[in-house]
This record gives sequence, structure tokens and C-alpha cells, in this order.
Amino acid sequence: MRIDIISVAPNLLDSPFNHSIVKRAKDRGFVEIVIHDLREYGLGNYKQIDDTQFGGGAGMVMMIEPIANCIRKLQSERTYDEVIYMTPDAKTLNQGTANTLSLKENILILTGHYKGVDQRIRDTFITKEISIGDYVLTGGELAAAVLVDAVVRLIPGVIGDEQSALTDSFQDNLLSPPVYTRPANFEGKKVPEILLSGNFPKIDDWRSDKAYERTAQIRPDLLKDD
Ligand code: 6GU
Repeated sequence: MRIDIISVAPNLLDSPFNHSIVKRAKDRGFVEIVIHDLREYGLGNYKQIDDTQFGGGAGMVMMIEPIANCIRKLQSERTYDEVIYMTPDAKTLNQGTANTLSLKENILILTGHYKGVDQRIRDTFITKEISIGDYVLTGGELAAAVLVDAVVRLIPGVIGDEQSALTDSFQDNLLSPPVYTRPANFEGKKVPEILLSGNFPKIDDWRSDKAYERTAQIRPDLLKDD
């Protein structure tokens, strides 16, 4: 998979992709992540990328031309399965979206800043808009890092223990059951007996029950059919 990200703050994306599982996925050739500095496509001597909004009001809007020029250049080099705009005014990311995106070949991600991008960019180039939750970040970079992390770990082969991604919280719309490791007794607090029993069908049942219990308690909304 190849992921291109257009950003006005590329430095924000240095660290998240250069550690741990995402780094290993890059090193092993499962994913190539390329960051593009929108400023390089800015207009005039000042490399302008934003302007005041028509109709008045506080806050700058990201201009069409720099973004259009950048997207068009990238699209001339490869075909993108999705051109994604990270913005708080969109549907929220969930595991289903991450699963779907993990099977794509080429993804282009545009991150917003200020008041966001001129609506015509969204109308013309964007095939999918994603928010990562109901709160506002200073820019879309951290949101893009979240999306990329969620997607890359699902690319087949990236996580060694295949089971591990399959039993994540949310993979079946359920939260994960509690987990324990040694010692079996910490200051009198004991690990549930069943987990020490070696009876694996029973352990599976226990974990399913706990997952359901936890979900009903903390995120009952996940149990509703939609
Ligand atoms: Cl994608 N961008 C920004 N700026 N804030 C957010 C977000 C995205 N998702 C949640 N909050």
C-alpha cells in the first residue's frame, strides 16, 4: 500500500510513522508513506496557501489552487483508490472504515488547518471525509496519524500474531475483555480462576461474556443494530 499525505505541518508527522509497528511495516515493504509539504505549492513569493473567507468572519480558509495543484500532480503519477479529507465535520472513523481502507492500494490524505479548505476542493477532489471524534484539533495531521496507524496495522502480514488484530476491541463491535499476566496473585488480588484452568472453550466463553458485559456497561450504543 502507498499512502500520500498533504500537510501544512509535515514535521508533525515525523514521529508517528517512525516507531514501532508502523515503522516496521514500512521497513518490511508493506506500506510506503510519503508526506508532501503544501507550502511548496503556495502562490507567489510568499507561498500563500490561505486567505480570508468570502462573506466575512474570523479565520483563514485554505485556498483552492495550491491544493488542486498538489493533488493533480500526485494524481498524474498514480491512481488513488480514495482521496480522503481529514476534518471534524465528517463521519467518525471506526474499525469498519479502517478494515476497508487496509485493503486499498493507493490512498491520498489531505489534512486541513485553520477554518478548513475551500468547499470546492471537497466537491471536486475528495472521495471520503473522515473525523476521528467529536472534538476539535488544531490541524488534521494528528488525525491523519491516527487513521494511518489504525489502517497500517490491519494490512495483512503487518501484525505477526494474526489473531491479535482479529480479537481487538471493536473488531466485532465489542470492547475487549479484561486481560491478566503474572503474578496470579498480586497483594491478594487474584486472577479469575477460569483463566488458570486450561479449559480453553470455557475461557473463550468467559471472554465473550466479559466483552459483552463491558460493552453493555461502557458503550451500550455499540450493541444497537444500525
Ligand atoms: Cl480529522 N481534524 C481536526 N482538525 N480536528 C478533528 C478531527 C480532524 N477529527 C476530530 N477532530
